[in-house]
Amino acid sequence: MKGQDVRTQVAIIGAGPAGLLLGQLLHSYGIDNIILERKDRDYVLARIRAGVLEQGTVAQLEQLGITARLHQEGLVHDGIELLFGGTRHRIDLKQATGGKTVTVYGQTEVTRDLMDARQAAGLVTVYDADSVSLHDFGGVSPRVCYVKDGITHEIACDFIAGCDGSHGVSRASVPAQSIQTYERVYPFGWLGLLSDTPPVSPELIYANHPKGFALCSMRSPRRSRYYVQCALDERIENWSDDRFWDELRSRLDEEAAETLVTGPSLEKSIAPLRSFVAEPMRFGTLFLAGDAAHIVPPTGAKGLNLAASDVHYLSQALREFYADKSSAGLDAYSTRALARVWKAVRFSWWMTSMMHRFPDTDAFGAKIQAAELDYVIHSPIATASLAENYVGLPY
Ligand code: RFL
Ligand code: PHB
Repeated sequence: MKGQDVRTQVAIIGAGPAGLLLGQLLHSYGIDNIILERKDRDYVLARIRAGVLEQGTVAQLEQLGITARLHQEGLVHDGIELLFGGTRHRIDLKQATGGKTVTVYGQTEVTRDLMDARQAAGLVTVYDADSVSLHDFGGVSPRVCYVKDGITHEIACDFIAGCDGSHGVSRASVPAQSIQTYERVYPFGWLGLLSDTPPVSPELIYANHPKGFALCSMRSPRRSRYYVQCALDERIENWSDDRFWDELRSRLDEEAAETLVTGPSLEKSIAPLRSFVAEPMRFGTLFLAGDAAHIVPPTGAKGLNLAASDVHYLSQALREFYADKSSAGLDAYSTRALARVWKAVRFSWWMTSMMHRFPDTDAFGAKIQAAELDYVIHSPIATASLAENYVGLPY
């Protein structure tokens, strides 16, 4: 069966942060859009992911007027701590960057705020959209087809925004010879646990320990998010909560180990770490944004924020196209976005290399890591470089 065909200006694939933010920004510029999402709303909201927002990301949400909850519940952080050799060292982000900070506010909450705003504006999101397929984005009549409740629908559009993450259909629809990919797979993953326990420390702790990396993060003064580096073949069933807490505690400094409050997990999962970039980010009328185009390991807290900067460039370009009849922004999109993407890829790779134990980290490698960490905390220039990247490069 075939449903009624519709038309929109921009068909957006994916209702993650990239797709939802793009949809809302386009709407604010008077540009009509439809979002197609493979999963249902609750599934999307249940994914526990990022926790740290750059000021640029917050600024975009502010521009949309959807920061009431973020300003009430988000935690502004002026610094992070690096733990190595059994001692914690504070990086004063605010001082090192001339006043910049980050905001701890879960991706789940950003997604919920964007979904609520979209619903309030009466914009169309098709959840449970199966078999999404992209057509003629290299030609003159781009279209997106999908199946919903057994009925095939077609959307005619001016542009397609591929915001469907790393396993989505958008990038996969581009002929292999038109795309160049760059990848680094790391030989470990992160085992994460979410719990309703107070955070062990008011600021994030990034730990380099002979047993492997650990991260103490949070979602609120009552909810903590912790990670430990684990082998790629670890199985989640083998990690009882008690085992996780013991492992985390063993990688912390004495004070943190003693004050760590443990409790039952709300969520526990293993994520492999990977750097990946696909170039270019534009193919005719198809534009990729967010994880659809690139992946970074979470060590630098950059994934969600990169999705937001891509969407900034893309939404500005589309606004110029419709309001000023100029294609200049669309033509520059891929180059502009990739320039910022690669800097975040570099930073995330560097943080990952400095903080983790690699299978081939020998005594020499461990000494180099220790020297690098010592340099980072004692050289104001190195401190400033880490801080500048952590709070987010301008765009
Ligand atoms: P998403 O969030 O993956 O959303 C893509 C959406 O597209 C849908 N989809 C499809 N829809 C229709 N048809 C298809 N064929 C489709 N295929 C897929 C999916 O269901 C989904 O809803 O990508 P987006 O929007 O680009 O957002 C990217 C971010 O989610 C990601 O970069 C971050 O979560 C990465 N990340 C972090 N980023 C940060 O900025 N700060 C952090 O602190 C941070 N921590 C993390 C992270 C990612 C992690 N994991 C699990 C990889 C911590 C972890 C552990
Ligand atoms: C998180 O809170 O999930 C988080 C925070 C910082 C990171 C990665 C993940 O670098």
